Amino acid sequence: MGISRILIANRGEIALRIHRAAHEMGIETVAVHSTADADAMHVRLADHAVCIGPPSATESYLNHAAIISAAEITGADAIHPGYGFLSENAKFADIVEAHDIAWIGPKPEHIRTMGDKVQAKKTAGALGLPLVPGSDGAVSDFDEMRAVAAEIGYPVLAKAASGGGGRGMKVIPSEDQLESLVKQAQNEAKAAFGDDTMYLEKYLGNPRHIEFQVFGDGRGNAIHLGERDCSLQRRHQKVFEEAPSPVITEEDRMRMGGIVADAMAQMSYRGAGTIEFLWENGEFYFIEMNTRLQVEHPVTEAITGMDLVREQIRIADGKDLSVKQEDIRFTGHAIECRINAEDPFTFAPSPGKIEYYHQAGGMHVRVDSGLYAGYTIPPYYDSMIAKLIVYGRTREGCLMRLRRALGEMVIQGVKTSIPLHQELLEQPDVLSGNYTIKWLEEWLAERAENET
Ligand code: MV4
Repeated sequence: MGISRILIANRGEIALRIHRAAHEMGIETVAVHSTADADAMHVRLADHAVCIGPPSATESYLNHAAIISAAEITGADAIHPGYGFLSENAKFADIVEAHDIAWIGPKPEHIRTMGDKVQAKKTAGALGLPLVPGSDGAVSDFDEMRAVAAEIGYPVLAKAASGGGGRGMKVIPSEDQLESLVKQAQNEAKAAFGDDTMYLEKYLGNPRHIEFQVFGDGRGNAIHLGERDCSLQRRHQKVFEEAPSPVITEEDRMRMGGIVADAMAQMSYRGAGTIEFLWENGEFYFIEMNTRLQVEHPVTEAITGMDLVREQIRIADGKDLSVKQEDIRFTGHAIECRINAEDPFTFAPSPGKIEYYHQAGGMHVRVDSGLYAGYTIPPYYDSMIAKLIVYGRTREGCLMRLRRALGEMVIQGVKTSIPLHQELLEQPDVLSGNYTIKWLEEWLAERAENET
């Protein structure tokens, strides 16, 4: 009789985000939490709460049996995994569905396919997405690697099929270094993922990271919600995201959007997905697909007016997509700043007690966070404690409002990345949108030098 109680298998701001969408749909929520999160806001807001284990995520938020038991005990008829943790775990998704609990996520087979980067690239190519030139699938033989590299031209990039977050990746500048660098990447991949399967790609030297938001109903209908530009990253952690991208034209958006939506329709994709591209010299190159809701989804919500979590829940409930492509309008500009509990210079984590908290507000300002004065940020999990999302009619207006809103945020008791964001908003390249995936780390290196 439809979803009526959702277990949220996550914590922090995303657990709140899911709770809010559920409540607005008249659906009850069940929070799960570790012993370290008993006082967390996601536990306080939920209708029911179950403690699922000790602080270590392996024994709590990643504990399949404990989460399924919590769902059974509380009578939850759906599980939303959020992002991270179990969100891209195909085996867990299988288990959830085997218990007749609705999995608020893609079909397990699609999670599995996209989790293997070689399979993902093959699938993307077959569905008509433009690929980075490279080996046709996995390569294990060094002679074959040399042949592929000679064909596409150096520098090439060796990537692990099970990779992610940049681990098991090595840039190979020339043939004489190929064998030793590939072996290094393989060792890294073996240690990190237990799998040293590699593939080769042309190394793109200075691209932007541009990703398209997609949704499918699982029955052959799919839409795209435009792109996000997430080029400002440090060590594969996004810092600042915006939609639309300052460099993508309306024509390119609709052309690439059409291609990605068509690809998702062909595979009967279900739920939310993000298709990542590198963009260089006006061309898009598919790199990966994420089969989950992403941290930065609110910038897409801001420019489309859609509630992406509501859409996920509707789809998991067997409903049709709530909108047709031709009814989706992209209006204005949105930027998200990820606020972490960390030193804004050294990036060392800074957990601890929040002595005072004041949230920015006002028109077109959204703060997604579970923080409150008196809360103690535990040291066991991700350091992201809040997201500030600001909307404006124009990019310039959005930047002005973001500067204003950052100035209103007060978080005392721990160090945060707010001063870093304020500094970034003074950089001409950030203000003009003139940045690539290399910009932030180069700027940080320069900033560190000027400090000493
Ligand atoms: C690349 C690349 C350049 N050329 N592939 C990084 C992690 C994984 N998601 C893919 N990554 C990259 N793949 C080719 N052929 C550069 C990166 C990359 C990157 C990509 C997006 C955002 C930030 C990045 C930082 C460093 C490297």
